[in-house]
Amino acid sequence: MLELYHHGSSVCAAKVRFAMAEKGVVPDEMHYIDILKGEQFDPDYLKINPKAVVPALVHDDHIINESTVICEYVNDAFDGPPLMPEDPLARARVRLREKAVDEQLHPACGELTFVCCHRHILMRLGEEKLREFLGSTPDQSVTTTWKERKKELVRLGFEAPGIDRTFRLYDDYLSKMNEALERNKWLAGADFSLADVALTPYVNRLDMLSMSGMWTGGRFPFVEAWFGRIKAMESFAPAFLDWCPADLTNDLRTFGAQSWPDVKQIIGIK
Ligand SMILES: N[C@@H](CCC(=O)N[C@@H](CS)C(=O)NCC(=O)O)C(=O)O
Repeated sequence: MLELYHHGSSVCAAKVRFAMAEKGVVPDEMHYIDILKGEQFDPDYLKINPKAVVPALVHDDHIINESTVICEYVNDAFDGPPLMPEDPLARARVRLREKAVDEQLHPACGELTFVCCHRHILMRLGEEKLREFLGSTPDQSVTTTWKERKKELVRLGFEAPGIDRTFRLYDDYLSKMNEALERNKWLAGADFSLADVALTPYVNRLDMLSMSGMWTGGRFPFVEAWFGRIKAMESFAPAFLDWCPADLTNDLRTFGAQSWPDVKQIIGIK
């Protein structure tokens, strides 16, 4: 029995759906946890993932958390096309990408998403429910400072301290990806791998926020070509688009477009 707990706009959950789809693994059950309505704080879900985050995989009563670990587990535990290269150096390159995502790009993506879009969605809860929502995050969550940081991001938006560094870090990652993709077709070498799986949700997040100007217009042409190849894959829409409800897709597009002038200014895009 294979069960995936996930959410439509979660980058980490999309990463796991992408790995599963490329591997040809179909969960027996998908459980939708609406992290914008606070369903991640449900005591039953906290027993599965005490950090109150998605995704979580349950395989024959074994709980596996952490999206990078889940992707590697899926690759190791099931038949299907290998998503890890054979060559030890290429494997090291995959793991360096995964580590960078987990340690830096993912926390930056959370900040970017809340400032540009999710804060506006959460405001709809009204002050009382919003306060309850913001108080429910455990001390150990997306990061050890996420509980307090999320409050700042929701309350202050682009005025949150240090937010400009977050956008520049994101931009710097696109630049690093561009350098790697100038040398190789895929991020860890000649073959598609978990490195590409790990980074795709973070480029797709910008795309869904109407912020493809971060790599188009000649800024990062190798990223543009790589993302074009990924979007043409059969697994792309089921993994990245189809689980995101239409109203959330629309909010990401609309609030993202409204935020784009501020983002452009921070990064210095003309
Ligand atoms: N390190 C975790 C991070 C998971 C994570 O940050 N999940 C986000 C969605 S992408 C979440 O559930 N956030 C809930 C919240 O902010 O309350 C992983 O890779 O699985």
